[in-house]
Parts: sequence; C-alpha cells; structure tokens
Amino acid sequence: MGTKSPDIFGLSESLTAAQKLFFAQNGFLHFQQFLNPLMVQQALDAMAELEREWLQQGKTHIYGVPLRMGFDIDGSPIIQRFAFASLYHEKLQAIIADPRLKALLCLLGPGARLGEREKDGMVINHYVNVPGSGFCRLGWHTDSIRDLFLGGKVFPMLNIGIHLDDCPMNMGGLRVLPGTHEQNTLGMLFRKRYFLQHKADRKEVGFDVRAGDLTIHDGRLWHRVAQAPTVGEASRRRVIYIPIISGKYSPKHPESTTPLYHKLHTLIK
Ligand SMILES: O=C(O)CCC(=O)C(=O)O
Ligand SMILES: [Fe+2]
Repeated sequence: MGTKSPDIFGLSESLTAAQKLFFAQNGFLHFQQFLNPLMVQQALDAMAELEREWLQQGKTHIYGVPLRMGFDIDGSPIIQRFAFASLYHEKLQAIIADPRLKALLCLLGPGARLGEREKDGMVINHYVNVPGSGFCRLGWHTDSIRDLFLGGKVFPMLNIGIHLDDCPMNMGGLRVLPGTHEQNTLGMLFRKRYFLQHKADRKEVGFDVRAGDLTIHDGRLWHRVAQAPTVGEASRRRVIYIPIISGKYSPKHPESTTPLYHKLHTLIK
C-alpha cells in the first residue's frame, strides 16, 4: 500500500511559496474544507436535481461528451459521470465562480483559466460499490494522455477535485504517484497500462479526504481511484472535477460531436 499524503494546506486567496514548491516537486496538493458542510450539501442537492432532470430527458451526451450511466444500491438508475454540469445548474456555477479558485491558476502559469466550456467542463464522478457495478474504481492513467492521443502534443493542464464525501485513505479513493508529472513522453505513455492496471504502487500516495476538501493535480501525473473495500453506502464517493487550461480558447457547444477519445474510452472501461 502507499503512504498517506503528509501535506495538507489551507486554501486562502493566494498560495504560499511552500505550496507552490510542493506542487512543483510533487505534482499535487490537498486543501482541507474548501467547501463547508452547507455548501457540500448544496452541491449534492444540485447534482441530484440535475441527475433527475437529465434522466427524465433521456440525455445520453452533454456537449458531445457521453454521460456514464449506472445503478445505485437500490437498483435505481444513476449518472456516474456528468460533464459540463456547471452550465446546467446555478449552484454548480457558483462553485466554479468562487474567487478562491483563482488562486490556483498561478500553478499553471500565464493565460490559465478554468475550463468551464472546454474539455469536458465540470465533471462529476459518482462511484458506488454495488454487486455488478461498473464504476467503483478507475485504473492508472494520466489526464494529459488525451492531448497526446488527439493531437500528439501535450498542453499543460491541471485538474481540481472538489470532494463531496468523506473518504479516508483506507476506504479507497484517489492515489497519485508523486513527481511523475516531470517524466518524459515514454513515461507518460508506458509507465502503466492505461486504465487496465489497478494494482497499488509502492510509491503511491493516498489522501484522508473529508467532504469539502479540494485536491489539485497536474494532468501529466499518474493517478488512479482505488476501490472501496466495502460495498453499499459507505463506498459512495462523489467528486467534482474542474480543469485548469491555457492556450487557444476552444469552447464546446451543445452540438459538439463526440471526441474519438471518448468513444474508445467507453469500449475499454
Ligand atoms: O475520482 C477521482 O478522484 C479521479 C477521477 C479521475 O482521475 C478522472 O476522472 O480522470
Ligand atoms: Fe484522472
């Protein structure tokens, strides 16, 4: 098993030199209580409302990105991966508009912005361990592989995670390989078998996450989501992801076509 992440920082409106240094060396940071319990509950309520709406409307894609469908503990249908969620709910929009998130932009550099309309926009992942559940873990990967796959060039990007459930390290959850954001292209391609490999790495780091915490990782960092050791309610894990990107602004729109990457991804998972 990996070690616990030793560094937890508070998020104020600007980052300290120590935080920036830790990020440069390790490729990730963990901040406690970005959202207070009331804000977490509002986000969960918004997510549930949006889910009801999208299921009722029979939506399968948002801005060309496929929704991942699954089943809850009681057998009812749920959405396990939302895309562009902030564009469809004002409470989720408010999270992306929180001025404290701006403090994180400096980690990417000049021209950095929150990708509300780009990539997959605000993603929400909903993992739950039920017998036969298809989405209770995620194999080793980097987020930047998409760029390599789509265009051959990696554009710098970061991913902010806003965690909506408690997830101590012994309940599974996010695992990262510190420092791997600095690897060469070969390392990014071949260190692990993309999405197929789930085994713990000796050097991986996990997090004792409380609902409301925020993590941020470099898109080139190797990471995975470990499966909860229990089934049912205790295994539920909901996380909002927001990309930080730079470079040419390339927003998607409701009629955007499905990227090839997502078509293949649906096949291998
Ligand atoms: O759920 C998480 O914490 C990580 C998800 C992830 O790595 C991804 O969706 O690319
Ligand atoms: Fe990822």
